[in-house]
Amino acid sequence: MLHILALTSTLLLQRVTAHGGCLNYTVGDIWYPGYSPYDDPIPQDAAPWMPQRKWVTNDPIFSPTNISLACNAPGDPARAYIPLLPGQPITAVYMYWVHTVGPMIAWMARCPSDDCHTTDASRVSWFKIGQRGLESGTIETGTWFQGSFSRWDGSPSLWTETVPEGLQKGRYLIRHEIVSLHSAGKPQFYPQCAHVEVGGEGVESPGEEYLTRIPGVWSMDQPEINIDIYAPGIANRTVYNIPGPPVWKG
Ligand SMILES: *[C@@H]1O[C@H](CO)[C@@H](O)[C@H](O)[C@H]1NC(C)=O
Ligand SMILES: *[C@@H]1O[C@H](CO)[C@@H](O)[C@H](O)[C@H]1NC(C)=O
Ligand SMILES: *[C@@H]1O[C@H](CO)[C@@H](O)[C@H](O)[C@H]1NC(C)=O
Ligand SMILES: [Cu+2]
Repeated sequence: MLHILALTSTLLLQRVTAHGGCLNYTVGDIWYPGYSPYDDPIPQDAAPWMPQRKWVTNDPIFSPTNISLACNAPGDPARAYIPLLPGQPITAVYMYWVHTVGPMIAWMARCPSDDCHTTDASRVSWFKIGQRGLESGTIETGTWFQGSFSRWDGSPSLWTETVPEGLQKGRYLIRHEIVSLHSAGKPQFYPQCAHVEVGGEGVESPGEEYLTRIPGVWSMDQPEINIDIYAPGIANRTVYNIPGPPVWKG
């Protein structure tokens, strides 16, 4: 019994200290390994195959105005691009995701001059390609996608979104963001970015009403971001409206 308790608390501790993050991507049957924040950075920094921007810790970003909200810290550009087509699904693969409450949003932004390597992610126009929120029950105790996508047995947690139909061909950043709301009035942001190259013959791009800056889109003045999920009158709500612009479906 003692053994089991000790083992359980060690596992819990490991999971709680490692918040998790998006470590890989899959498109169809192809795996694209991402940055592994606790492995040797030198070979990863030089890797010609690396499509994910550099991140070095699982810890969240706490401030919605932190410049690192765009593509995590330090957010150095990647060298490779994941090839995609309009209408194609891309899956972000997370390990040991532990939090259960809050929205998840997938974003894209066109890289100026089609060169993501020189793109400042805090100055591009981001649009949502998909988002997941409260799926059933109440804000405090209901099921959010953030909880239901977690795999507690150590297998990967999968989050799939689709490249908008008709999206203009070119190079883009893709950004997967988890916002965790379990600490009252202290939102946690977990962003990861990758470089993608959209092929095909698409010519569409989202209108102004879909575009935003990151940082910029979130603020502590937003009741959905600066939220106490345990407060009477909030905890028992069955609707959570994900803030920010609408999703652009193409
Ligand atoms: C992610 O890719 C790495 C290789 O970079 C691999 O070792 C790891 O198993 C992959 N993660 C998952 C969840 O498959
Ligand atoms: C922004 O977030 C990064 C990553 O969490 C952190 O290292 C940095 O200190 C933060 N900057 C500010 C100004 O809080
Ligand atoms: C939610 O909680 C508030 C405050 O405790 C209460 O006044 C309200 O009736 C509750 N609503 C529902 C639908 O249970
Ligand atoms: Cu955490």
